[in-house]
Amino acid sequence: MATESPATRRVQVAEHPRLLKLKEMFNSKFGSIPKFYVRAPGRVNIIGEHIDYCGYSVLPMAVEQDVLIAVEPVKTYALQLANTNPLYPDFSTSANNIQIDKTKPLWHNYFLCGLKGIQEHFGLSNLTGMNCLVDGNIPPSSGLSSSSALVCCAGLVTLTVLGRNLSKVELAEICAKSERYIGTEGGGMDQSISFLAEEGTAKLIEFSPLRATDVKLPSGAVFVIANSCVEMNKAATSHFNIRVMECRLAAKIPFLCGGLQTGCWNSGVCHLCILFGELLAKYKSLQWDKVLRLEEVQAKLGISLEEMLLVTEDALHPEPYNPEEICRCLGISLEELRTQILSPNTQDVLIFKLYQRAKHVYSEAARVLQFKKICEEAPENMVQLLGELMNQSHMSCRDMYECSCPELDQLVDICRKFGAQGSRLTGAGWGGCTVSIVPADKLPSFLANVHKAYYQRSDGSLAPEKQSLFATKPGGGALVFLEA
Ligand code: ADP
Ligand code: NG1
Repeated sequence: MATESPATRRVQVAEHPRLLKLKEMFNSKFGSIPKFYVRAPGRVNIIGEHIDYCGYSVLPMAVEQDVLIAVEPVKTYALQLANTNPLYPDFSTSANNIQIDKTKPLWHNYFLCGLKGIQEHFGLSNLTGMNCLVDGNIPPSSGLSSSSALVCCAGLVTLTVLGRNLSKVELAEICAKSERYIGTEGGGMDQSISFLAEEGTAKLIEFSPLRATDVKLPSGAVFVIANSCVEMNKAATSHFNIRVMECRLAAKIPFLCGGLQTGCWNSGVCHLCILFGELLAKYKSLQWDKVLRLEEVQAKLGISLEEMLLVTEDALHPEPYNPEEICRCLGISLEELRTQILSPNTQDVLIFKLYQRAKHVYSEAARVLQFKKICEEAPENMVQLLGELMNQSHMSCRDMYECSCPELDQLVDICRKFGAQGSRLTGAGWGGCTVSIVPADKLPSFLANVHKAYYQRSDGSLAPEKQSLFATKPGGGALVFLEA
């Protein structure tokens, strides 16, 4: 599995309406026939939100919706990108001079991220050009990873054009890293599931080292995605990166009080120092300036997630931290905080809620493990138990992580009211989709009632093309198609 490459399938294009349409559009755009096609799916994260970039395991599955690209390599350096959706304008550049503008997350920049990742991996300064026509059907900026599907698809397109080979794991790691060229400091969940997904099973994705393990979902329930119709582009706002930075700081700060530093909030009389002297000694041996992720702290201390929650309660205070206090605790200057720890779009943030973010992360990481365990043990009331974990996850995202929004909270309430055993926001949040676990026999009435309650508003404020409410099953990962 770890060494397996994405599959290549031979298909009769004429028998696949979407491929056929893409082939015809490609022909009218570029006056030639594509040499191959690549698809990479979006995903729905069932549980484990905002913890991948802290090093913790997550539990997503691929959705059927994907990004599909028709490709023709050319003999020059010209890279020409077109899109079936007129919202995304044509773009062309030279494949040996890739520039990604972090200040404007225009669509073609996501393609360039994937391309640049592969180019850098092989240390190539020159790449041959290609004509590409992109067709995507994942609702954008809705928490179903349309951006990563595009990055992963572009990465696999570039690899195929080069005639090289990489494993799914290598591709996922390269694309997770290269998507950060757009400016967001994401974890690796989306790219990992886009390559490692397999039809019929959700996956537990673990990091460092990256691996994916099957998680069999309950047969008596269906997972339903509902779009709140509020879009939130991660790269165009700082919401997402602020959370990543808060977690980074929460990993660096907890023990740097009491015995280690002076001028900290508890003036050196840290409960933790008294109660967890042994932990403190271990923490001292940690090079805190190198620590970036909450999971690293837990691994070094060798304690459980439940114990990390207790430690957090003692070591961090619920009142927000300001940059001055953080600098005092870390013994660094404001300039060092800005340039050495924070990302460019979070340098002017004045409030960091470290306690709340760390509490969410450790509790959510524990819920992922509980979810997997229930799926394995399959008790009689498993749908109810899984639903409860999803509800707790939403509550923690809403109250501790503050990544929900009124529309998502309303949609979650509606889903629960009409039969979901559990419902939660999925993906980055601040808009986008919910995922609900619904007993299979309640599905038809659930869909009808949620549609009526959320989408058929009397004010007609939700554009019909953005509305989506659908049951989903675990889909397969990225593939290359060749015409038979
Ligand atoms: P998501 O949660 O879906 O990943 P992001 O806000 O991170 O949302 O990324 C959405 C961006 O990805 C869009 O604004 C667009 O630039 C790009 N994108 C998504 N789908 C497509 C597509 N079909 N064609 C071109 N670009 C796309
Ligand atoms: P979406 O839902 O695609 O915006 C983002 C991050 C994930 C993960 C989730 C929250 C990227 C590419 N994706 O996903 O890594 O952190 O938020 O769980 O940054």
